[in-house]
Amino acid sequence: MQFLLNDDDLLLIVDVQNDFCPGGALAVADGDAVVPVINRLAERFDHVVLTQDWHPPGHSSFATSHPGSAPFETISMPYGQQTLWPEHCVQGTPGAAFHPQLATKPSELVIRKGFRTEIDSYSAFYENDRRTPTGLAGYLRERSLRRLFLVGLATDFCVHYSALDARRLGFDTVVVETGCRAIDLAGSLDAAWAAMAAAGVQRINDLG
Ligand code: VGL
Ligand code: ZN
Repeated sequence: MQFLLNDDDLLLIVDVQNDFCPGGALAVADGDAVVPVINRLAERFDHVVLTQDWHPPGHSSFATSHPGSAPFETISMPYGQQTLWPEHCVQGTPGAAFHPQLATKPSELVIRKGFRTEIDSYSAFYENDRRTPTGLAGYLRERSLRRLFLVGLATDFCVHYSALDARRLGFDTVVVETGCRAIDLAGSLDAAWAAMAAAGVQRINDLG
């Protein structure tokens, strides 16, 4: 299928940061392979927005903040279940920087998320309580941007939650699979695709 892009379409590039790429603290297998794909896609959009996972030291999503816990375990937080992660994307560190080959200059906005110690934020729209907004929805509405194409890391966490929230907010939502890579914890990738399909997220390989 060939997509005709309009000037109210937006490419949302999720968390293409060093810590999610090979050699990083929370490396996604083959994570850096999305970079040339995304750079090529970005040239076709009038609007590009980046997200950046941006945690303070000692963030509550880090296993090291919960003595006796290990990375990839799940714990209960006041806002629900939370997977614990290795320390990653700490504000101002090289791991939190965008991949050096990612073409960031065309982006009109960088949404940082996960910067509050007590709550994690996977989605570009809401923190993990699913209620505290990042401001992205207001930005898109005020700019009359209606259809979102999502790419980035990781498919089953931040891309997945962003896509579900985008649908919940009424945006047409497309995930471009070749521009994504997954963590895949205990079936999380299959579950993510099923949830996205049920929410009306369109899944495509490429723009054609
Ligand atoms: C992410 C786990 C923790 C992501 C961020 O970008 O998918 N995953 N923080
Ligand atoms: Zn994170």
